[in-house]
Amino acid sequence: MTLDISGQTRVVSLPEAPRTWQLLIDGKWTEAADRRRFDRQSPAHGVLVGDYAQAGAADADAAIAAARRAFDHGPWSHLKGAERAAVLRRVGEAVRNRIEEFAVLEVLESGKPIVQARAEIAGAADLWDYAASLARTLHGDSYNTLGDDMLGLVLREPIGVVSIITPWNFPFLILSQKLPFALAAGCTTVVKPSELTPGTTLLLGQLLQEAGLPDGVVNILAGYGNPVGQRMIEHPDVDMVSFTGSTGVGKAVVRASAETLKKVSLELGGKNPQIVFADADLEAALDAVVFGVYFNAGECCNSGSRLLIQKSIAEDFTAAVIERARKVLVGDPLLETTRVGSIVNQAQFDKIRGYIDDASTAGAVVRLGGRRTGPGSGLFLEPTVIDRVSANMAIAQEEVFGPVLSVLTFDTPDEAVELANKTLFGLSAGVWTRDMDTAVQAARRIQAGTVWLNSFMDGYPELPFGGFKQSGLGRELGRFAVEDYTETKTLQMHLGPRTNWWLGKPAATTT
Ligand code: TXE
Repeated sequence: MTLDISGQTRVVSLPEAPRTWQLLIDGKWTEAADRRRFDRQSPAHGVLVGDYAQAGAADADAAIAAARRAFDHGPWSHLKGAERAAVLRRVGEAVRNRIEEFAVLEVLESGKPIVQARAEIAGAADLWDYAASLARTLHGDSYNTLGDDMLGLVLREPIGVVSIITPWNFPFLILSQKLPFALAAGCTTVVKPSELTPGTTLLLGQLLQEAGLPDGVVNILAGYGNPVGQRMIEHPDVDMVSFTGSTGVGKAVVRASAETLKKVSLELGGKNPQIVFADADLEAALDAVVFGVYFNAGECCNSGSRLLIQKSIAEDFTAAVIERARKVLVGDPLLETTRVGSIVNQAQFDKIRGYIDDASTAGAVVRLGGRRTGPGSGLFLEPTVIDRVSANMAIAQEEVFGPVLSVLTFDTPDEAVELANKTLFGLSAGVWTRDMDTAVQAARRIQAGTVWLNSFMDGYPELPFGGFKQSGLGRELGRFAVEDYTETKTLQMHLGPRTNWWLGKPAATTT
C-alpha cells in the first residue's frame, strides 16, 4: 500500500517497473517479428505501467494465418456446443478469480476508478457465462411444409476468422461483448486491443490457454491501427470484422473491408440525450444525469452528454445538476472513494478542452468546471456543465468524450424528440417523466438503438446493444449475439424419386 499525494491509501502501490508483455500468436508468446516494443504511462500517475511487444504487418499476417489454420483444420469449429460452452465457463470463472488483478491493470492503463473497474470486470465475466449458454442454444431452422419430396433446413455455421478491434474506454468489457460470442459460434479470431490499454486483453490470453482453448483460436496483437488494424481488415483470409471505436475509423473500416466484401459489425460514437420533463421524479433524474455524463469521465459511447430539459424547470434543475456535480470526487483512480479518474491521454484531454473553449466562443456559457484539476500531474478534468447550448453548436453535435454536459431546453414533447434526433448519431437516450404516454411515445420516435425510460445506462447481457444512423452497424449482446458470427446455409433435401423433371420424365423410368 502507498499513499497518494493527499495522504490517502491507494489500494495498491504504483508499480516500480512496467509489466512486460509479448504477442500471442498460434498459442505461443512471442516478440514482434521486427523486435519493436512500445510502452504506456498511467495517465493518472505518470509512471510507466506497461511495456509491450509491438505487432507489425508481418505479425498480423502470422496471426491471421494461425487463425485460418485453426478454423479450417482445428478442432474448435467442430466441437459440440456443450464442449465450447465448458471452455467459456472456465474462462468466466478464471476472470472472476482474478478480478483485482484485471481491475488494477485497467486502472493503471486507462485512468478509470478502481471501484468501477472491479464492477466492469465482474460484468465482463458474466458475459462469458452468457455466451456459454448461447453456445448450446445456437440452432437453425427447418421447413417441413415444402411438400413430401422436400425438406428444407437452415443451418448456422461459424463465419470463420474474425478480426476484433477494440478501444481504450472499456478495454475488457468491450472485448467481452465480442470475443466469447465469436468463440461460442465456433469462430477463430485475431484481437487487437487499443494501443493505450492492451494489458487486460493480453492477460486474458493466459487465462484462455489455462482454460484449454486450442492454439491459434485466439491470437492477440498489441499494436497500432496502422498497420496492424488495417491489415486485419484488408486481409483476404479474414471473414468478418467486429470494431468498436470512433465513427471516423468506423467509416475507414467499411472502406478497407470493401475490397474483400467482409461482414462488418460496428459500434461507434454517440451524442446521447437525457430528456427530462417537468413531471419526472426529479431527484432520480438528477442522479442519473450526473451519473450519465461523468461516469468513466464521460469517455463512454453511451455518455448522456446532452441534457434536454423542459423550460419550466430548466433553471432550477440545471442549478441542482451543478450543485450535485460539485460533489463528484475526481482524483486518483487507485483510491476507493474516487468516482471520476483521469482522462486517457493528452490528445483526448486537449480535444475535450478544445470543445469547451469552442462552445464559449460560440456563445454557450460554462457554468461549472472546464479546467484541469489535481492531484499531481494526472490528466484530471473538472466535471463541466455548459448552459445555453443550441442544437447547431459543435458541442451539441459531436462526440466530446469527456466529463462535459451540454444543456439545451424545450417546451413540448415534439420539440424534445426533434432535438433528440437532431444529430448524426443514434446510440442511446434517456427519457424522464411520470406520464406513460409521454414516455412511450417519445421512446418510439427517438432514433436510437437503446432508450431508457426513467433509468440510464443499465446494461444486461440479454438485451441487444448498438446504434442507429452513424452510431454503428449491427447489434451486440442479446440472444442473437452469437448468430452475428455465423453464416446461414440453406440445405434443400429432395426425398424419393425426382418429381420436377425439366425435359419430361424419361420413358425408361418406371417409378
Ligand atoms: O479511437 P479509434 P481513438 C471516439 C471518441 C474519441 C475518439 C478517438 O470520440 O475521442 O473516438 O479515440 C484502432 N484501422 N471513441 O482515436 O482511433 C485503434 O488502434 C483499424 C468512441 O482512440 O477509433 C483502436 O484499437 N483499426 C468509442 C481502435 O481502432 C484502427 C471508443 C479504436 O480507436 C485504425 C473509443 C485503422 N485505420 C473512442 N485506426 C466508442 N464507440 O465507445 C485506429 N484503429
